[in-house]
Amino acid sequence: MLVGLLAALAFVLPMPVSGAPNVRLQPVLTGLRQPLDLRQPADGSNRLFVAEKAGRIRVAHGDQVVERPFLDLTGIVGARGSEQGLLGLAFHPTYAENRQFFVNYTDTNGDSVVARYQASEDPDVADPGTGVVILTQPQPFANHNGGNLAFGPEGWLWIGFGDGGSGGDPRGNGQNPGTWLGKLLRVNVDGDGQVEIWGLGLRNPWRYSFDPLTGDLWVGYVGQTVWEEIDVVGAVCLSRLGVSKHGRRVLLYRRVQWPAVVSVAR
Ligand SMILES: [Ca+2]
Repeated sequence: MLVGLLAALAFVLPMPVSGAPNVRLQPVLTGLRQPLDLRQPADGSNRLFVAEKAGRIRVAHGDQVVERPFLDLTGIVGARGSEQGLLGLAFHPTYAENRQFFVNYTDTNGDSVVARYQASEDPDVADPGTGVVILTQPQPFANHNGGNLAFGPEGWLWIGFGDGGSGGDPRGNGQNPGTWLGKLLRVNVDGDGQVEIWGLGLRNPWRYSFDPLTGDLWVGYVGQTVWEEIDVVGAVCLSRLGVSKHGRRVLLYRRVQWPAVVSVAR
């Protein structure tokens, strides 16, 4: 029983971080304005794509950023607030064949939009006329918009929304399954397009990604004043919770003190 108790404690307690890492920074890309997201499609081109807050997607070959934006959405993106703008970018897993990519932004009303676009015959230029809105989410406040996008190991697009904003989730959106605010959503963009709530109770899941080797989901979660969180859900846990099935799932998370990494929940 003691062993079990110790194992349980090890599961909950944050692991200590010893010392500051010895790192040296060097510029990789220059000439960017407020870059928020960096992605690379699986098309073998080795190009890097950067989402700029104001609404432009820039493309880089090596360390050279192409002057002409890959896509310019500044006419429909609202980026006045510090947490508003073009917030997320994700390329379809079979981008090499269908040239589809997805963006998550706040519009000029401050509301969230997830849309699909397609690159043109010129691989460095997207076609703005191909835009199709996947979903929209009204935003009651300018902050806590989440905004990240990522394709899960099952090939669905995962969409993160914060609790809507203000402070302390005054409208209780995080725990309300009747709203997409404060949730991790996923949608089969190649299927019926039905949006599924996968995780709830998320204040602002600003960034998350799937480990390409293990499938583990790592969530960078902006806390309220005292705590920041890195939430991890192991691939085995994802499977057990039914990520490959339909229905709502509650995201497991651990509260940790920054900087720290929590144990993988399996
Ligand atoms: Ca908001």
